Amino acid sequence: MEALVIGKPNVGKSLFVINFAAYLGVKEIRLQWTERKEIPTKKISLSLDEARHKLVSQKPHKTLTIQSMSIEIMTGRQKKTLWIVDSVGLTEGIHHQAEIRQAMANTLIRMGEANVILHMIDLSSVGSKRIESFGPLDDEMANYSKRIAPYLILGNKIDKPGAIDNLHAVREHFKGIPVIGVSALTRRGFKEVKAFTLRHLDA
Ligand SMILES: Nc1nc2c(ncn2[C@@H]2O[C@H](COP(=O)(O)OP(=O)(O)OP(=O)(O)O)[C@@H](O)[C@H]2O)c(=O)[nH]1
Ligand SMILES: [Mg+2]
Repeated sequence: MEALVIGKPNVGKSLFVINFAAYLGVKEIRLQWTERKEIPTKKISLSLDEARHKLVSQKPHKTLTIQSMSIEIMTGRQKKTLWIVDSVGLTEGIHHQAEIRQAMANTLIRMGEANVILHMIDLSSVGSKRIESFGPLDDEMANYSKRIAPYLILGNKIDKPGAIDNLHAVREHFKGIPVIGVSALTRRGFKEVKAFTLRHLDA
């Protein structure tokens, strides 16, 4: 079972994945990098602090490969493995670095294989000209994702000034799609994301 987190660069995907794993009870991040599903290229274990330090950055395009974190979840008496998959920030236009173009292509392929898609938007950038501000590419992500998997939009950085107004604007824009206001930093909204994800664990 795989929950894939997608979105533009710098919206908070990596911080969300780490803190959501922690919220689900993980004490140590077991991380593997993959180009294609089920073919890990490298595996490591990191403490939560190490993961935040190594995987999160103020600069866009910090994450350059798909990185998956495994979480053991009890559903009834059964133990299941949930993979939370952090992906590469998608951008409009063709990126000048081949590595990033390849990583974006891998992310698009993974969208077709995910059991749940969590599409993250940075609420603090809505309406600005910043790279992570939501735009046509977010519409494309929504149009494709909603047809292929249980799909949720996460309006992230709800802790920042003005974000609540922008959450209303995002909800208005994506009518008919569930949008949850979250903070990868303060963990606001994680309860709803957990409920949505676990509901589809058997899918
Ligand atoms: N205030 C606030 N800052 C956040 C939140 N989520 C992420 N950030 C900050 O936003 C920046 C980007 O976070 P990342 O998790 O690296 O973003 P990303 O989407 O993985 O970025 P790429 O890997 O470059 O695509 C970092 O400086 C984070 O500390 C949030 O909910 N609230
Ligand atoms: Mg990242």
